[in-house]
Amino acid sequence: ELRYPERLNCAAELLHGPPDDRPAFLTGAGESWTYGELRARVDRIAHLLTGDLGVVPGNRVLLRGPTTPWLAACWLAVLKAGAVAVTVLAQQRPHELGTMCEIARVRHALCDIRAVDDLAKAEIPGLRITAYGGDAPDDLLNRPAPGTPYEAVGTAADDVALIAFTSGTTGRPKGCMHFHRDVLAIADTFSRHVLRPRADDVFTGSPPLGFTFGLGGLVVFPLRAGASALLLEQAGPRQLLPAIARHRVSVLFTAPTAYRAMLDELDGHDVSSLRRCVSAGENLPAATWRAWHERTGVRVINGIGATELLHIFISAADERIRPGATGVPVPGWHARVQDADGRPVPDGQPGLLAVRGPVGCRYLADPRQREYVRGGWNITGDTYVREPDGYFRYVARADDMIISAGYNIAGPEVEDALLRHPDVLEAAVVGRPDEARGQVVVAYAVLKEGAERDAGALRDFVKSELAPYKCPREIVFLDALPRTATGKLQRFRLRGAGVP
Ligand code: 3SK
Repeated sequence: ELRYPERLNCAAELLHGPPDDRPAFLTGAGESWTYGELRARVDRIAHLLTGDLGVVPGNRVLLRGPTTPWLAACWLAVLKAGAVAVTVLAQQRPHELGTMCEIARVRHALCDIRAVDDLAKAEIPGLRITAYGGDAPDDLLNRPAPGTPYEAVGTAADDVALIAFTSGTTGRPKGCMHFHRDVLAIADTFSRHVLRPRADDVFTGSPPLGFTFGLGGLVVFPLRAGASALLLEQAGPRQLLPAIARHRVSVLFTAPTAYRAMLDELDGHDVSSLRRCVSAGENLPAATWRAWHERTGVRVINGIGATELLHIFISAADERIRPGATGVPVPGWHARVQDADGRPVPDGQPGLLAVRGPVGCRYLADPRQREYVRGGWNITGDTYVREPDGYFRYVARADDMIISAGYNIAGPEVEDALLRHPDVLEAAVVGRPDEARGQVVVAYAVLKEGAERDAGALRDFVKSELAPYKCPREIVFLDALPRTATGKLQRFRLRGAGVP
């Protein structure tokens, strides 16, 4: 069991320890911040927040910008000053920003100068925006350091440290509140027991800091280990591969889509420095796992996490990794599979995934809390099977099950079969309403460059891999699949539609 002191400021904990001259953050442009520089800049921002800007403990401060050391430093400063960081994505538009600021009652924003326009357009009542970055007109964050250390506010371990928004796939965004102890708990469970980082590790990855997958993987875990992180403003597969080689990256956080895209571009890139690769955000098909292992020798750590629970709660390390399965509950976490009434279902049968552990879901003023937390368990909305030996295997999002002529078909199982075909880059499978069968299976596929759009051949291939009733009735070819800003597939946009 994790035990933290009653008074705990997680930012102070994350910053304390490593020697001043050790690198903390690196950038694609060749900048490097040592731990000493990071500490000094965080203190300078905290002084500014609580001085000129008048922020007091408990105030919510919006943070918006591309993934840079300044954004990470602002996040740490807000927490060190006892305020609450409201992390959003650079892609979110004025209307979405307005809704989130209203829900979280945000009055202050620290925003990269390049992302200020959309925030200003949102015309959020009473919001004071402070811009940072190279050309900001009054770049307060870059003023010379006063050199006075900032004493961290003595927050309680269960004071709120951050609010992270999740849109799910539809609907009004939900703000998830997380405590100071939660931030350390994700490092002291998943990172400590599964990832097992070292101080000489160099982390990088694609998820933005406004997505808790990125916040954990690129800020919290490296700092907790006294390691360094390469923060890339552009972190698509094409940027990741050369960056891994140039900076000798050893720990990579990204999503299955990026692993597949990198496999296609791997030739000529040196990725021999990688020792840990983490995949989350959506399920990692066994075919992708095997292909990455074959080409790089690295066994990808698959995981399932949630913004509601801050980070990954089911995963596996090293020899315990089983391709195609998510893994076992991370030490400190408990998981089971249950029916809609909360009764456990037998091993081997699909049901709703329920988890509990050191971090829980706390929506900010949202009645959907009652649906997510039932009987002390967090119901993630995923359908899973628990194997008799305790491994958890992903089946589908609960609303991605297709029922066709009485058969239950998991869309992701058909997607995995399509992905085993050498021409298929991406696939999404949904149920389309059908009078005779209730639903029929429809697949949307993105092919690799130069491949021929032959729906008949793909259907034959699926039939050779799966029971015929799972074979898509129709295959629609697309140039790209619809995804959320965090990269999650938006199957709802494909359901019932023709071409989105
Ligand atoms: O979506 C996920 O799987 C995830 C993973 C880690 C942290 C946060 C999230 C939402």
